[in-house]
Amino acid sequence: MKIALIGCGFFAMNQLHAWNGIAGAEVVALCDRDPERLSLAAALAPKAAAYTDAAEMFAAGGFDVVDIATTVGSHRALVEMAAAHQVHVICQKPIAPTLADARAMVNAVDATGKTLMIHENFRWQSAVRAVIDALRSGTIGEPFFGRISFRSGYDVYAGQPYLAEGERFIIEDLGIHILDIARALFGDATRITATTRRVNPAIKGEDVATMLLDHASGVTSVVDCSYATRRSPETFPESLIEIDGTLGTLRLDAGYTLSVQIGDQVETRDVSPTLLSWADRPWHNIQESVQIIQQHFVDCLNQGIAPETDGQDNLKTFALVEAAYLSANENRTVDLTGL
Ligand code: NAD
Ligand code: 89Y
Repeated sequence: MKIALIGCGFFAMNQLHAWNGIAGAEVVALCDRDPERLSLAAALAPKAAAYTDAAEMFAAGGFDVVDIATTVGSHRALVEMAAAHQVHVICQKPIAPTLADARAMVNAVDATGKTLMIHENFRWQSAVRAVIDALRSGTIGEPFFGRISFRSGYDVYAGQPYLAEGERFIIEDLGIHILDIARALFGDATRITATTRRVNPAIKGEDVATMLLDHASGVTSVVDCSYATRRSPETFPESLIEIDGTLGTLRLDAGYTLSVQIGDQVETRDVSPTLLSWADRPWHNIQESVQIIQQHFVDCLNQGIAPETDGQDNLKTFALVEAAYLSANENRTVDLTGL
């Protein structure tokens, strides 16, 4: 499988390392409009052709998949270019700035018969996956309550300065992953109520969001996110999870500890991520999930099936993001059934 990567910035390095670890995948083209970033990426894919212009790269062709790792403002134009050139696409989250853009992108790729997957990797973190698997095994019975919590004081602005500059921050950037985990666990949501706050005066958007979701399955979940929480232990970038079911409870606690309690019996196990050879703590959790989601994409293409977070699926996660902002801005519950 021949891969072209557009956007060779902060996060794309993980994607490049991950492609290098996938049997049968080869990065044959790299593109970034910043020549310095392009040459840093070339160190990880020395045989790849290098471009500063995406249109030129598409015109030259020679690849089956384009992996788009640019920031949100360029996603629509690049995905539409990929559709025009009939290649499979992986696009980073958030898919687009608006739901209308996101729908247009999904329709453009769907019309070609190619696959579009949104790089929604948090549900593929090994600890989160252990919770998903335990819940789906039915051990705790029918779930009725869930909480997925991401609270940290980690300085994300150092590596990703653009996060301090947008009107929207934590829901669009991080909450999107946590909402996606809620969907992976409890299915689609029918209503959302959200509050937001900016605590850090040095940033433009909100750095705290608390969201209450009703799921069609009957579960009520709380998704709470903060980058203004200083506490020990600092848990970045762990998502902590609690689920109550009719037969017992599941908890993913700090330090990647999964506990399953049925009656008075508690079974606890370590579900820490593997530290891949190219990974660094504390990012190793996210880095491992990049490798896993890219492997999932390759496996799905080889088997002719849709990836879990394909374009159609991701429209539902993105609709939750839009609805969360609407709810917080208008101080009301938003019904998602008509969206
Ligand atoms: P970045 O700014 O460090 O890198 C983006 C790169 O894209 C830059 O080098 C820029 O020059 C290049 N670029 C932008 N538009 C381009 C275009 N039209 N043609 C060619 N090159 C172009 O950003 P980042 O922090 O690496 O984030 C990239 C994306 O990854 C964002 O959407 C972000 O939300 C996402 N991200 C995802 C995760 C995750 O866990 N899934 C983690 C961090 C970031
Ligand atoms: O951009 C974000 C993401 O997708 O995961 C964590 C992050 O890097 C900072 O919030």
